[in-house]
Amino acid sequence: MSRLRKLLIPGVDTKLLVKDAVKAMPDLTRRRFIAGGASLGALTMLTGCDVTDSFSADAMLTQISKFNDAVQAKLFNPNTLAPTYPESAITNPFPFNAYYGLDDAPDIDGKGWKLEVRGLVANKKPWTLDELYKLPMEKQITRHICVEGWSAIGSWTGVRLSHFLQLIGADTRAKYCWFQCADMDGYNSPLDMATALHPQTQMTFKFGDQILPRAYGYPMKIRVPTKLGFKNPKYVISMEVTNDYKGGYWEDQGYNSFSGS
Ligand SMILES: Nc1nc2c(c(=O)[nH]1)N[C@H]1C(S)=C(S)[C@@H](COP(=O)(O)O)O[C@H]1N2
Ligand SMILES: [Mo]
Repeated sequence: MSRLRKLLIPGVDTKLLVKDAVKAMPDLTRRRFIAGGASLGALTMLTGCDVTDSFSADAMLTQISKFNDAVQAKLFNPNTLAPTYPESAITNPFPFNAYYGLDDAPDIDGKGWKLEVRGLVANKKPWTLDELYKLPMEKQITRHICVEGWSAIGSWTGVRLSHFLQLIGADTRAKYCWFQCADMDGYNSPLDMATALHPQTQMTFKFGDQILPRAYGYPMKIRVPTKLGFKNPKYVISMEVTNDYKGGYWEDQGYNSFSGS
């Protein structure tokens, strides 16, 4: 963990906080937490507590010490739904985040854009935005949790990824859906198939009922409320169904690929 990340929250040494939390956890939870990457983001996801100062860090530790294994086994179950929230809970303005500033975010022309589909799928036809907009959409208001120690609630509308995988005749016995993005130096991320098929995993086209703005990934992002923020690729240009682990931007820098609930 870099020095910057360690001191991201004033008055809280996040590395020590994660260490203390691990000590307070029951065995099963601890094992799964460590296997999942043991990050502050994962802690936030687990407890629902947002650490902004040393007071909330204490509250988080108190909450963890009250956990029992049964509660945790349920929380870490891949079939569990991420909590949803009312419109009034939406964070406004919702933060922009990437490994660069907003000025350098991809500026994609939706008319020329096509989603490329590759790998273990029956139909590899690329999809235009108009074609994708015709698919059945649903809205979710869920919490996005960044491994760097912040979280925010947003409203995302789009197509279930599981529905799309079915439409293109994807081999869902494959291990991963691997997404590539339009960022200048590349950004990509593998998603395990169980999560790709999760009912809340979405190909997202709208944020707050409006066409997805450039900041949040126009024309399409993958919204995965059961995973940390970096497993939610924006500016997606292609999707590959594959058995090969192809790595990812943050995964290659040491973040755990599972990174989620
Ligand atoms: N293409 C792309 N997707 C990305 C990133 C990125 O740098 N490029 N950053 C990730 C990280 S670390 C976070 S926290 C979220 C931020 O999404 P937001 O800007 O909608 O808040 O996008 C994720 N997806
Ligand atoms: Mo993030």
